[in-house]
This record gives sequence, C-alpha cells and structure tokens, in this order.
Amino acid sequence: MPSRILIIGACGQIGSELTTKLREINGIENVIASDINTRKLDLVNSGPFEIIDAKNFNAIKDCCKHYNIDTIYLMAALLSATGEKYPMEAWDLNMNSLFHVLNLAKGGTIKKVYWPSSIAVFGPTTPRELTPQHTICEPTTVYGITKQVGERWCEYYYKKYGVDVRGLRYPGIISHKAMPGGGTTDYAVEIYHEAIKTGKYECFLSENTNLPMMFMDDAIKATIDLMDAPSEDLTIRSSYNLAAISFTPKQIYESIKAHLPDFTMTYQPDFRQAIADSWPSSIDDSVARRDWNWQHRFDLDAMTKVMLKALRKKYHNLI
Ligand code: AKB
Repeated sequence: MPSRILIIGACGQIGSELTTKLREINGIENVIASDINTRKLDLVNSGPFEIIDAKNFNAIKDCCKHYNIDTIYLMAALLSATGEKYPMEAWDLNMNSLFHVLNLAKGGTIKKVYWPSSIAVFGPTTPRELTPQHTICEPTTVYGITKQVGERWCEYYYKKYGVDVRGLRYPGIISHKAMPGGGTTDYAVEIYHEAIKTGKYECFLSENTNLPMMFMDDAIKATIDLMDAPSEDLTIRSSYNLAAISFTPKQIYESIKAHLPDFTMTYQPDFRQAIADSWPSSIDDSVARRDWNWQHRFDLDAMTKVMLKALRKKYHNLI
C-alpha cells in the first residue's frame, strides 16, 4: 500500500514543489495538499486539496481521518523576517502546528512526520564556519527560537512516545516556481527575477554576507531521501544539518552577470542584515552524509543556468 500523505502549508515555496514531487512518486490521489487558502490554483486543481489552518487541531485530525493519512509533512511556518514583525503570530503558528501534528502522531495512526528546521537555530555565539551538527544554539530571532524549541520537542516525542519524526535544518532555498515569503535569504531568489525582468536589483543584504544556500531540486531530494531512509539508520531526531553551497550577494551577482553582462546591483541593507549576520556562513553536514548518504548536485553556476533559463521562459516566453 502506498503512503497516504498530508502536506500542511502546501502552497508555500517548498510545499508546492514537494507536493508535485510526492504526487509523481506516490500517485496524485495519495497526496493531499492543504493550506490556509487557495492561493496556488494549479496545485488546488491538480489533485486532492483541503483548506486547513495549521493552528486548528481538529481540522488536521478530521482530514487525517477522512483520507486515512499515515504521513504528514508540516511545511507551514512564519519565516525569519516576518517573524520579527509579528513575534507572537510566529510563535503561535510555528509551535502550535508542530504540537498538533506530534500529538496526532503520538496517537499511533500517523506513522511518520516531517518537520523542517532551519539554519536559524544558530546564533551569533555559534561557530560561523562549517557549523557542526552539535554546537551552541542561541538564536536571536523569534523564528530561530521556534525552530530550536521545535527541534527539542521532536526529539522528545521520538524518545518518549516513539513518534517517527524527521527534520532538516534548511539553508536558504532558491527556486523559480513559487516565491519565498518573509525570509532573510529571499534576496537570492528575488535577484534572479529582477535580473530577468528589469536588469537591476537592490539587495537588502551587504555584498559580502556569506550564507548557506541550496537549489530547490536538492532540497526536495534531501527531504525525500531523509523520509525514505530506514529508521534505524537515523541518529538525529531533532533535525539534521544540511548543506550544499555558500555564497555572498556579490558572488551570485557575478554568476548572473556572466550570462547578463548589463545586469547591475546596488546594496541597501535593512533589518535583515542583522539576522543574516547572526547565522553561519557554512554548515558541516557530514552526519547527514554518513547516516542517509546525502549528496547535493547543484553548485552556484549550475543553479544560475537553470534559474535564468526558467525565468526567461516565464517572463519573456524565451526558450
Ligand atoms: C529564512 O530566511 O528565514 C529562511 C530560512 C533560512 O529558514 N529561508
């Protein structure tokens, strides 16, 4: 029997591509997409879809019962920049949605849970270069606090109740299908869109801010590889460090400029600079590579080629 999967927050940047991939693998009818609204109509119309507020326990529970769900991917969250504007909302959504899913899974019918963490669990006291799996985590953003606390609860539910919960500390994710919303790493997506649309971009981070990043295809592959890994191989139940590439705004600008020589970039750092400065510049993900054979495929230039090609088609209908 294939898994019956519920994706909560399926219309977001990662949720929407994860839904498409999981439907390819498991069959459309076995992957139920849900979100608080129907903002991505292609997704709503391409398979089973339910409107679910991730803060509503009964809505999640009823949906799981109705569709015989055995696996949940909880992708709904307020990210770092939005979280600083709405701290209590970020705490409410990020924590309560996790409790709802963990408590449902504790009941026994949900066999596996995926919950994304982030490099935001780290803070200014964390070693910045090749940040290890086990290290100081003193986040200074509300988002980072919710992810750090969430990691502790995931491990607690695994140890205390045997909930098979798995997670990844995502770096900034770059993609061309759905826009990210409210993150500090969003500049690395916006820059490609603006390069194609207007030929110029004003960056909200300074030119030498080095952050861990990853192309969406690698992030989806990591998520699915982790969920497919045999339970007994996993040594981390809080969340695995995950890495692919690190680059600065200047380096991504140069990678784009190699294809678009007239592209220009200016810098106007805002409140997100302080968030970026509190995060690592590179991540040691050797535990993920050892436990479930994680390997990334895309470097900066390979990603730039795919991004520019896809966005040329999207905005100018050019192949
Ligand atoms: C953000 O910038 O808030 C997110 C993240 C790194 O988790 N993209």
